Amino acid sequence: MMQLYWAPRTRSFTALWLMEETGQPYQRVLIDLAAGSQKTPEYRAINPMGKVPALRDGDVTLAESAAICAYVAERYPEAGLAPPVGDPLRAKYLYWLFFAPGCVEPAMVQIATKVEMNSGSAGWGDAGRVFDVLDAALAKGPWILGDTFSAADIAIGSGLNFAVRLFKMVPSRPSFEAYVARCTARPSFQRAEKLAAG
Ligand SMILES: N[C@@H](CCC(=O)N[C@@H](CS)C(=O)NCC(=O)O)C(=O)O
Repeated sequence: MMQLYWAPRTRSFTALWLMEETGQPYQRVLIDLAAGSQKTPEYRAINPMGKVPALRDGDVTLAESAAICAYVAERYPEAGLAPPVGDPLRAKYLYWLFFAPGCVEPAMVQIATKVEMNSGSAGWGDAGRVFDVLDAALAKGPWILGDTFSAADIAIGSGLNFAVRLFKMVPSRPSFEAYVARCTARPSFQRAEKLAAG
């Protein structure tokens, strides 16, 4: 059984939602961030960054929410969370899975910190561009790949849920409202939200 190292009210939510979507059993291992459990040598051996979430699957360990999404989607193909290799949808799936940590996350940090960057040098351009691109991609829906729900929705949807619904950091748009509402309506999202509350 996979073990998910997590902490309440953190980015662990993405991995919790993911594991709930698989329908597979998994064990949650609570990392007490306030007590510094993420800084122990034992935990650093699992995630050298000393952050949650992280995952153990037998002898394999990995971290980074989007990497965990990619790994678990491939480990449990029957969950249908990733277009298989050779499927034309896979290109867009990979694009959005990487867009979450590569563009959405830094755009959110930029909004929170108000740090000005040269948009030609910053890999995500600027927050306005990131959210315009997402807006256009989500306008049709229901999911980021169109009709197919995937682990990319878990990565993108977790970010938008945080930025638009929970913390209202990003001005809402009709496409974001509708998309987040579709994400939050999923039973697996609701189970994860209960777990993530601690
Ligand atoms: N890039 C990582 C970020 C993980 C992250 O920053 N986790 C925070 C909680 S939201 C954490 O573990 N902080 C504890 C620390 O840095 O000591 C991911 O997406 O999984």
